Amino acid sequence: MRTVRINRTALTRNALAALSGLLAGFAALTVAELVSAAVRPEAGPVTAVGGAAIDRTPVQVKDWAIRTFGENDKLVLQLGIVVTLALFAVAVGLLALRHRRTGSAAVLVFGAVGTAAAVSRPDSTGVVDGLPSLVGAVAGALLLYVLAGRLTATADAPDAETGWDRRGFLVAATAAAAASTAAGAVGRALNGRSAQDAVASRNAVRLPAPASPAEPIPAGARLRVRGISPFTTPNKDFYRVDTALVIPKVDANGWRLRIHGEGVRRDLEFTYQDLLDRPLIEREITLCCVSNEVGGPYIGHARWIGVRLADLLKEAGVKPPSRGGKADQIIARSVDGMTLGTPVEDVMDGRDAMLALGMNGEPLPFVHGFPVRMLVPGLYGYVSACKWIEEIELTTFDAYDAYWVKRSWAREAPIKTQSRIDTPKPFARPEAGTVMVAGVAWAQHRGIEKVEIRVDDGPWRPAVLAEQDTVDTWRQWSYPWKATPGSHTLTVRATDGTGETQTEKRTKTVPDGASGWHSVVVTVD
Ligand SMILES: Nc1nc2c(c(=O)[nH]1)N[C@H]1C(S)=C(S)[C@@H](COP(=O)(O)O)O[C@H]1N2
Ligand SMILES: [Mo]
Repeated sequence: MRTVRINRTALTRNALAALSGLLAGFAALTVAELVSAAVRPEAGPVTAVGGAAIDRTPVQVKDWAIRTFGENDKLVLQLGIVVTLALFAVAVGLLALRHRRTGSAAVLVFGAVGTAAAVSRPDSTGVVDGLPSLVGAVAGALLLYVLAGRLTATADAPDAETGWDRRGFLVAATAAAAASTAAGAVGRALNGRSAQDAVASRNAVRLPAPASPAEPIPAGARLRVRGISPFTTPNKDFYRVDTALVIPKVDANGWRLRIHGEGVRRDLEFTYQDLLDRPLIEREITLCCVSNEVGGPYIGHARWIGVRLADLLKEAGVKPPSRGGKADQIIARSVDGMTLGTPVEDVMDGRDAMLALGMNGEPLPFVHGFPVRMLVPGLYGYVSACKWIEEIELTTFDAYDAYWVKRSWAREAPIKTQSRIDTPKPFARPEAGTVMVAGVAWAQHRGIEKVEIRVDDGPWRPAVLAEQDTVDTWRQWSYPWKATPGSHTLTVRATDGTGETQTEKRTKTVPDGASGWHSVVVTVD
């Protein structure tokens, strides 16, 4: 009877110790959230540690995460961080029951990790970025010390039977939970407020009519086939690839773009209004990601409005290397510290490289880079399409490697010719008879000249091509297939505007984009 009783007390104390750890962790995070509202929302520990984790993830793991979780990869990461923290908190709570000081010290050690991560983020504004983690950890450590104290047996404990202060614990724990919840709520609200200015600045934007409008998309560029990707991707469906755990919310009113560096005769600075006031170009451009697998979803098409980038560079006195310019690389930097490297030659060779302000008739959505992003037709996004851009530095490929290049991606990455079967879907069961096979093909800045379809091991047959809009856009195609019962493999390949046919050779996405033919297996009933 007596042993059972002791064990039950011990069990309760351990459970309450674990709870103390969780409460201390919760307090640390919510206090950090509150402090981050005074510093910078992005300086919070979860965002900072998550960002640091993303930057240190090996490409193979990153590739796997994108393949497995798709655009939910960041959610999975955040969940992982929270679960890890919770496990750590429980362990620390149990530790504090045995060694009060060591338990509290462990919380501080964890806080130090958050502090280090926050201070060393590329977009860090300095040591103040460490404050949220630091203050949060101190709050958590103190709380754990107090709670563990209530659980520690003492001779003069109010609860004579157990030897520890059960009532005191409950009071302290409840008060701590309430205070943490309040701190978290206030922090959240304040952090939300700073985003409101950005939202208001975006709502206030009226995009002027472009001085150089896009040619209307020919009616024949859009095929009427069920299941084909629409020619223009609606903004809400446009793929998203970036490293931002929290989407930067930039207030256009405070935004500045700086152009400087090697071979720049005049440093330039522009406000958002400066750019809006310039003659704008409007262009149809298809954007895609180097991480797109054969047949993958990371491609989209939009009509963009912006400023011709070559004009700005010329104003700054920049010459392309082919005309004696010193700099061969543009480093674009974003407000979240991302760097992308683009060949100066490509930007100044006459193509419609731009700083985009508008996407499909509206100011850039926040996820796609509001207020301004870069776009260079023909290059994968990671070497051209800097979102939330705030700085353009002219340099050389010898002198500087951008973010992805440091992570084993290629320095230069023109888009490879690719084609995708949108319909029928893999493992579809169409009925025998005429089945419309259709999809898209792309080779930005070279254009698509031909698309061919192969059924099983049969001969290649030309697909019907939709009209080409421009060489910078993808092209729809369709093929009326006389489907016979049984299992069949459909394969597509495209030929670009230079006459070169898409290679069959399968490569991985790393280092410069996947190649190979897209196939779909269907069973005809
Ligand atoms: N600031 C910033 N810009 C960025 C990135 C990023 O991670 N951060 N990712 C690039 C990559 S890899 C691609 S493919 C495109 C994707 O643009 P989207 O999300 O608007 O489709 O943005 C590019 N610009
Ligand atoms: Mo990308």
